[in-house]
This record gives sequence, C-alpha cells and structure tokens, in this order.
Amino acid sequence: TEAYKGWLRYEKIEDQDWMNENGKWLSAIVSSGTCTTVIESAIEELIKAFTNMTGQKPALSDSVQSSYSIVLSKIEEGDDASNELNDDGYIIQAKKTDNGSAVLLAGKTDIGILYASFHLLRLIQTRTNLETVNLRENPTNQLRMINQWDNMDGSIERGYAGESIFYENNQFTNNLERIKDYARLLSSVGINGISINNVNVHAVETKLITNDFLPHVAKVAEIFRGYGIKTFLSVNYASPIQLGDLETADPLDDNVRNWWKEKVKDVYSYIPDFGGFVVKADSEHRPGPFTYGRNHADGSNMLAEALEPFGGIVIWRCFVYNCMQDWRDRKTDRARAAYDHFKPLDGQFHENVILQIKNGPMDFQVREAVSPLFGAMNETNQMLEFQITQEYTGQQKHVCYLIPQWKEILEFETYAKGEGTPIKRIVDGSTFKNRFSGITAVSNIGNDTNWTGHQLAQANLFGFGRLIWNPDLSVEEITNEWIHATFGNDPDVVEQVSIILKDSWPIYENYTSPLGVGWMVNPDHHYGPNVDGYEYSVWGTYHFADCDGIGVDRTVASGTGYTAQYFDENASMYESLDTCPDELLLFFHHVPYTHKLKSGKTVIQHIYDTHFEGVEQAIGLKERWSSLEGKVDQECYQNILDRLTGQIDHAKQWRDIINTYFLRKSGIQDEKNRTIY
Ligand code: BDP
Repeated sequence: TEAYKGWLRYEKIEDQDWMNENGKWLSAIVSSGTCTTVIESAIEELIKAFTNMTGQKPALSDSVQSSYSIVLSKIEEGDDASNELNDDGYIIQAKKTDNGSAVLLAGKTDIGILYASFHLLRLIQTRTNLETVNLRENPTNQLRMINQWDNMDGSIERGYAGESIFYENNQFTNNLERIKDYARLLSSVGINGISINNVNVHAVETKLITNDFLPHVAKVAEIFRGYGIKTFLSVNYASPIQLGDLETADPLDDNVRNWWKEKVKDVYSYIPDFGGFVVKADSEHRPGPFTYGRNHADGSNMLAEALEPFGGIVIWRCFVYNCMQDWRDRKTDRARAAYDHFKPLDGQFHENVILQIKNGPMDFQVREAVSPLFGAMNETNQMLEFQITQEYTGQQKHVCYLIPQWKEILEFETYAKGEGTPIKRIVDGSTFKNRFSGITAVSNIGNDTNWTGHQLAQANLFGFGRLIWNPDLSVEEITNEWIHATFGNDPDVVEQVSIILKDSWPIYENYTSPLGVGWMVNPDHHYGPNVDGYEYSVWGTYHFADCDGIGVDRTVASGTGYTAQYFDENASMYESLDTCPDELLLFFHHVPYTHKLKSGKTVIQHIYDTHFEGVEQAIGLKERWSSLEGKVDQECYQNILDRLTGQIDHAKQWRDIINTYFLRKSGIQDEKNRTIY
C-alpha cells in the first residue's frame, strides 16, 4: 500500500512542465567507482525512484554515455571540495558538459553519496529545478541514532503500531525485506546508528551477545550496513551473572572485566563494525554498579575499556532515579536525580563513553523543562534522547507532531558558556569539543502496514532525522518536505496538512495536563486521563493539588532546590514567579488556583478554558482533514480520519475528567458557566 512506502513513495510525476525541463536527467545514472554495498543501495534507490516517477527505467553505466545524466562520484582527499565536507557530507551540483549537463552526487565517502541520492530524490519530490542545483550539506550531529524498544517475544515496550519487525517468538524474524525497508527510511533522513533491542534487557535478550544470537544480529547488521547505519545492542549490566558465568558483576573485579573483554571480542568477530552498547543501569529495577558500591563511571568505564580496542562506544543512560520513594515524605524530587547522580562524576568517564540524557528531567511529558545536565558536564560526552513513540503524547491515536517541541528544546539557551550555547550546540559537540556527541530517539514503528499506526506519526520519524541532521532547519521546511514526499504536491493538501501538524502539539497540551505539571495519566500504560493516578505512588510524579492550589515547588527558596541545577540566568528565571514562563508554571511552582498568569487569566480559568478549547480544536482538526477527501490516497485518508474521530471522543474524556476534578477540588466556578461534568 501507499502508506507502507512512507515518504519514499516516488509517485509518477504529472507536472509536464517540470518533466520537460528536468526529465532528461532522470534517464541515465553513471557510477564509475567501486560498487560497494552502500553504492549499490544508492543506485537501487535511484533506479526504483526514477522508474516510478518517469515510467521508464534509467540506463546505468560506468562512464558518461548520454548528454544528461546523474553522476555518482567520489571526492578524493586533496580535491578542493574535500575540505568543505565532513565524512557524511556531500555535494549536489549541476555541471555543464560538452554536449549537455550532469548532476553530480558527490561525497568523500560512499555514505555521503547515498545521502546525496536521497536528497536528490527529495529535490525532485518538491519539484526543484535541477539545471541550477548547487548545494553542499554536512550533518551537524555526529551520532544520529534510533533506539528500538523491541523485545524478542515480539512485543514493543511503548510500541503503538503493532509488533516488532525484528523479532517473534523469542527468535529473529525471517522477514529481512521489512528490515531493509526500514533501513531505507532511516537512511533517507540521515540516521546512522540503531540499537535493536529494548533498554530493559530481559532474560532472552541478555543472550543477544552470545553465540546463540550473534549470527542473527550479524545478518541484521549487514542490512543496516548497506545503508550506512551501525548496529548497537542494549546490554544487561548483570550479564556475567545472568549468563551463568560469574557470581558478580562488580565493575572493579578483574574476572568481570575480562569476561566483558572476551564477550566484546566475540561480538566483533561477527560484526567488525559493531557500534557498541546502550546501557540502562540502576534504574527502574535494572541491575547496575550500585549493587557493588560502585558508581556509574566505574560501570561504564569497564565496558568502555572492553570496546575501545575495536572502536566501539558505550552509550550510558542518565535516566536514573529512585522509583521506590516514600510518597508520604515527598521531599525527594525526581527531577533532581540525573544531575545529582552524574554531575559529580564529570571528568571521570572514558573517552568512548557517552551519556544519553532524556530531553527533560522527568520523562518525555507533553511539556516539561529541559534537563539541566545539558552543558553541565564540560569534560563528558553527552547525547540527547528524544521519544518519537508517543507514550505520553497520545500513543499514535492522537495526532501530536513533535518537531516543534524538539526544535524548542534544541534552541533552548543553556548559558553553559554564556550566551550562545543552546542545547543544539552542546549535543553537537561543538561547545566542549567532544569526541562523541549526537542525538538519539526511541522509535515509533512496528509491523503495522503503515509503520506507525497513525499515518501522520510518520512525520515524527521523518522530522526527527531531518532535524538532527540540521537543527537549523525550520519546522516549516521539514513539514513541507514530508508532506510533498508523502502526499504529493496539491497545494491544498500541503496547506491543510501542515496546519494540522503545526497545531497538534499545542492542542494535545490544551486538553491534557496544564501548565507543565504533567503525569495526569493512567498508571502503567499511560494512556488517558487520571489526575491522581500517580499522586499517591512511589514513582516521584506528583502534582500536589489540594483545595488551595497545585504545582510542584522546585524553588530554592521554599521547595526542592531543583532550579539551582540550571546556569544562573535560567535558575533565576525559573525561581521567580514573575519570570517563570506560564507554560512551565506548575512544573516549578506551587500556586493558588487564583494565581494570575501572564495571560491575565487565573490558573483555574486557564485550566477550564484550555480544556474546552482543546476539544473544539480537535474537532477542527477532523474538519480540516475531511476537506481533503479524494485528494489523498483513500486508505491513508480513512486511517487518519478514523484516528481523528477517536481523538475527539478521547479529548472530551480528558476535558471532562480534568475540569471536574479541579472544579471539585477548588470549588471555583467556571467564569463562563459552561457545563462541567
Ligand atoms: C519510560 C517508560 C519505560 C521505559 C523508561 C526508560 O515508561 O517503559 O523503560 O522510560 O526510558 O518513559 O527507560
């Protein structure tokens, strides 16, 4: 089906004017260099695309044969262009020849050439004129990764689009074609690394690093290699014990250290370009170095030493907090945890350790502050973790386009080195000249035909890749590319879909949890409203609503002192009620319901208004989409229509439960006298 193809649809070009001027280039492909698997992928993609777009299969040759052609070429070290490119960079340039013109797709590496090919296809999808094309691209971020949270039983932790495309019944799948198509989608937006199993590593997945499964991991790695993507595994910190070899996993024990060295050797004997390990340790009941009285530097450095000789890296997650706290005490602020654990260890990590930090200090809420760890450790490699899978943002039943959220986070000014150090300049490694740096995200795909359940959720996967390739791209540019590639060029479709996407996150925020407070969801599955679902539990996720007010006091003056974890400018902005931005008010302060926001509204009136408005807006989304019937593929149309219909019902549930709760708690009537159930 069309939805399966995602943004690599390559529909027939109906625009005759464009074809008259540009079609001639699409009839011949020239590749003179060595045909590596990556170059083969590029050629295969171009042939497939040109054939579909023009109705004619292009000729392939190893030297220029016709007046107009697409030429894949390698830029040698020493060439002028070489200095302008990093390893993954490329040039796309139209060059006059004796009797015509060639569009060069040139990179220093094969991967650069593959990226150039995908970029050319995007140019064609947006109907760019090739005659004058001349552009140079370098990715801003070095590691551009995806984390699969797939389990080998076929389930996916926080997966909302079917089962795993990698595993079934505790085995690897035989459907390698689907994995290849996934690799194409990822590579087309510049992703260059993937960890293929859940960060919560259970008994079966612990065996991924043994001879039982390594041959299979190697097969998957081979597919990804063809698209310039390195394979990583999530490992169980207690593997030496779990696999029955040792009685301890103490990182300072020589037997343990040697065990890992041997293990890593095995892994590399199967996968010579293996990326490394992703580790969730001492978090949510996962084992880790704390058991042995050691810290996270000890734990990660042990793995780093084993991986170093092979060029592998350790991606160590900072999502570490006490998930069994005594809620009656409620003094331990979960938001503080990552900084409190890791900041004191700055400078103690090996060069090939990179800390993976979630965008916020809590957990991928609709809205939360940014993690204060960004920029706080100037001698430690850092990488940012986003969540594409919509765990807290509507589980792909609601449309929630996350690129605007991520863009805001990347642009956030940390003041780590004074003005001019936004998060994007920390995680791209430029601020502290890190050896390793980058951005990763939890994938949102499964084996549903359309990959993401809600087809509009494909835009989040596409947009993630594009944004981390170049965080300076605007949301509009990214959205525009996705719509053209996915739905074609009808201006009406482009306009309406871009409005739907652009508005969707603020709308979702409107009818869910207000002013940055977060967590008003049902425990465990995290779908749907439940104001007190987490209020009396051990997870550290509170809103503190009572009859007088609501919000978490994280100030130094009277609260948990969390605000002090930011650099001064931000610390004082959040500390003061006057300067704390409205949208994060309840994240940082406990205030009366009658507190006046900068908008002039009281908190309670804001809650009522946004919840009523959010539902109206959700209805508006469906109306907008309905206007496109007949203008987009019927199956896609129906999929999105059904989801938008469900979204409206569910938004009403949110509105009613949240508004009723706060009406009863506060006893304050809605100024507009609307019915609150
Ligand atoms: C939370 C998820 C949980 C993950 C955890 C993590 O609810 O399923 O295991 O994050 O990132 O968002 O480790």
